[in-house]
Amino acid sequence: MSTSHTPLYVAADVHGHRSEFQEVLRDAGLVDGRGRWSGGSARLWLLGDYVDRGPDGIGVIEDVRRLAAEAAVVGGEVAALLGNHEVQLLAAHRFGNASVPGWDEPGGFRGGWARFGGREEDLRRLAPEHIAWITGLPAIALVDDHLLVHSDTVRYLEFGATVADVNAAVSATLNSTDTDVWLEFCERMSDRGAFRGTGSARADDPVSVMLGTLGGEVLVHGHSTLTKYFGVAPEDVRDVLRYADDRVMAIDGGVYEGGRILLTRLV
Ligand SMILES: [Mn+2]
Repeated sequence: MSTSHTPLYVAADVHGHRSEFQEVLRDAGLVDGRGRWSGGSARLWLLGDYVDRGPDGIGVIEDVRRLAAEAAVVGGEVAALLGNHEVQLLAAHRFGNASVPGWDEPGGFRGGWARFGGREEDLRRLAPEHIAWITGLPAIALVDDHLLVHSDTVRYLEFGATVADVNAAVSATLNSTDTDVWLEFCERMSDRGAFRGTGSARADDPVSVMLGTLGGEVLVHGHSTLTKYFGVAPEDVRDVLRYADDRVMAIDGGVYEGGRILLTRLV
């Protein structure tokens, strides 16, 4: 077990809620009153889904990129994982309304993206620099014995059996022009619920398989909101949910469902 001594924070699923994002960062002292990084050497990992469902997804991406640059100057770190909504936005951009063989979705990838909360304003403002940033994001990370992922799925393992292999395969997939590949990519990245109903560790339970294969003591995910998928009333969303015998943490507080962004210190 290697553990760094600098604080490690996580948050997930900002979904275009730029002002709420700034507010939680300010409350934690990670940004100042002007929204500039003030977290010193602290580390902040964001678990994907910056865009869609909220008013300013591109603004959130721009904030994350700026904060990463500001943090790096003072020895801190702001890092970001890829979420399924970034994949869906890129698919909408790349393939537009063309019909997708094998997918009965009116309007193809763009239609599907809109149906899942895509905002025209994000697509209109999506520039090459944003596309380059998204295509460079890792899908998973192992940080201080925490396995950080976007979705509560075991389907990351279909990409590879190490963190590096999964991220390399995801990166290659992001550069594919094959709609079959993208369709399966979207399905894998959007899968959910794999760890619910899992109790204490057994060799073959899905949590043990993920941690045993990719590493880490605790798996941390966003994607499945506490509000809709874990039955927490929006007004009761105050803290992340630990489950599966404390081996999994669900941190998506469902800001777009009346909940909140749960910025959480892990270390
Ligand atoms: Mn998601």
